[in-house]
Amino acid sequence: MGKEAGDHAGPEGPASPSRRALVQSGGLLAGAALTAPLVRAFAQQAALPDPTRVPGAPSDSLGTRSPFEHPRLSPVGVVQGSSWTPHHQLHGTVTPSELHFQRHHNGIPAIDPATYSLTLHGLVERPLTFTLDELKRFPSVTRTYFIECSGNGGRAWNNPKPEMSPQEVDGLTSNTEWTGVPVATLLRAVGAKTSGKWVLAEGGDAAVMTRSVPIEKMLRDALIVYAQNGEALRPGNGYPARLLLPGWEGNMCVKWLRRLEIIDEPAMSREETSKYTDPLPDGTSRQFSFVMDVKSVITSPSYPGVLAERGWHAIRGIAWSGRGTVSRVDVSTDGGRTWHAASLPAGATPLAHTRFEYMWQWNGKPARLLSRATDQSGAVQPTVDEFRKVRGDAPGYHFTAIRSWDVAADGTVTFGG
Ligand SMILES: Nc1nc2c(c(=O)[nH]1)N[C@H]1C(S)=C(S)[C@@H](COP(=O)(O)O)O[C@H]1N2
Ligand SMILES: [Mo]
Repeated sequence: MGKEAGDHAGPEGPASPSRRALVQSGGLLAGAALTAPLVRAFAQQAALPDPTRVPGAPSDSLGTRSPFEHPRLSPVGVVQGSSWTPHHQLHGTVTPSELHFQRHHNGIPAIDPATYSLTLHGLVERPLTFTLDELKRFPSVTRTYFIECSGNGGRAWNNPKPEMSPQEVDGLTSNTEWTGVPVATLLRAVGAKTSGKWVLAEGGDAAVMTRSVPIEKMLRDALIVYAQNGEALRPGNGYPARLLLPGWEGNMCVKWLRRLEIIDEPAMSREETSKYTDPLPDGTSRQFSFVMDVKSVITSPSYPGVLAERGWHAIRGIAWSGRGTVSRVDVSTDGGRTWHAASLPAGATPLAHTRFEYMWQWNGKPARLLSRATDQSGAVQPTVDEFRKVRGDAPGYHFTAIRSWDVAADGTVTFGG
């Protein structure tokens, strides 16, 4: 079966250090704060009735989160696994690097940046190998793009449960400010021949991930990135360098990239034949479905959140499209009978997550919340029925149907499928 995310069992809930334990450890001598581990010092302050009466915790060499905040990835599987972004615990659009989702087919390799290299060869005038430092000497670009695993949403489609959070529904997408060098620059450096129509990208991990990418995409906007939100890539996200194909399926963004081979036709690697093809209702399969279609997910209200009282509540979420900018998002609070335009930021970033928000006055009655995104190409997120008609009951990848959240009269919120 051509599935990945949907194959995994449900994740453990995000681990949360016991608040009571932190507060108790803070109940020690107040004067010990300056020498105690930082977390304990913070906890001690938090436990103090008046933090203006004693000096605060010492400066630190690494910023740490408040002990009252503990967003976590939720890992599924060990070596062949994934870790999911907690969208319901985040704000804005940039995913903190440590909360960027991870998907690896054979673990996270330990790569020494001093010995790392990237080779370009095949249909070129002069094959070249670049060290990391040499990649950094080229003119750089910094751009914000989402990555989405094409299996994202599969678990919620195949096995929906009321107790699913946005992390479990759609945690295999994240949004990052990337810095790197355009692939076009490197293709010029090696003198790619006009007979070169595709580029095989290969990872240096134990999965040796290989995907064929049309050369037009490589020339248009593909990047070799070495930085993420202002610092070096995280190991789980491809350290020290990876391929980034804006708006295309995450699997093609080969991490730990060690080789680009310019070829005249697709290599038909495992990941583009037996995997990452989409079975259709008529028994055929769709191959090379590169672009991620327009999609949205409500992140609040959502499970496990609760509406404390009737009155005004912001319905918030993220929307994105591999075809450019999100041009509108509509929200329904009555199960799809009526729709309201959500507000979007002016000047949405193309190929990146965008926030939407709709202020809703809850009357205390049961309600079903939906979001429906439209992108600049005019594509609209399909209903579940429309999606099923085209893609069948068990599409392996690219789950884009509209999802719902149910608000009960007592304010609890559950995933509605
Ligand atoms: N070398 C290599 N590259 C890889 C993978 C891998 O297992 N090995 N996983 C792919 C998949 S399936 C996805 S969805 C993205 C995930 O990128 P991330 O882990 O940085 O979020 O990386 C892709 N690149
Ligand atoms: Mo993926």
